[in-house]
Amino acid sequence: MCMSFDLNKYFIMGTMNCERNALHVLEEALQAGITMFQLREKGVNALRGEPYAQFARQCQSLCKTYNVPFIVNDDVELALQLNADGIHVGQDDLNIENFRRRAANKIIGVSVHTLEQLKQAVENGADYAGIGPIYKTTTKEDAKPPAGVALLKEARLHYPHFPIVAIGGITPMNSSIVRQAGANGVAVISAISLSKNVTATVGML
Ligand code: 3NM
Repeated sequence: MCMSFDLNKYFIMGTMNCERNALHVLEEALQAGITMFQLREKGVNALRGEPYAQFARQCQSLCKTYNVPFIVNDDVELALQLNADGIHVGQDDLNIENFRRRAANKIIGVSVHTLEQLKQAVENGADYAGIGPIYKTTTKEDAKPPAGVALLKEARLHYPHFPIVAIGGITPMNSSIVRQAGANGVAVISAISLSKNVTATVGML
């Protein structure tokens, strides 16, 4: 069993997603009430090596202060090394059972883009699924075409109790629509990382 978690307002971020100090952005978001945080340090401008590990530790320490789960994207070794609260993996990454053996009590999230992939994630023992992209996103370069809320509704119909978080192009303008469609919460990058007023944005999500 993993620790309890709340997908309601799930902020995902790496330094390349921010136009100002990423730790300041994270702290404002934590103060404003995000319920989960995922470090996703990816792409050509991503930190690597010790600067990456140091940034990860700083994010983790802030999350601890606010009692918010700290999740690491893809990097199992770092997640285990830091004793992060969980890991989030994509379809291409290592299988879930393998993770579970190494991280029995950690939160394991999986990105899914179809109902079939959701079925697989549930059967493999994921703790939650990120379903997306719901709307068009410019943040993830290789994002699939938008699935719309229809996929969320279908997911909820087939899995009435499984924790799902909607991702991709979510903003304060459409967050209530995805919740109504059945998502337990919203996962966002740019809506918060590029916000001119993080406190207000998190409040409205
Ligand atoms: N995963 P924004 S969409 C990281 O569909 C990620 O699995 C997606 O960024 C998926 O909130 C996405 O700025 C990008 O649209 C989300």
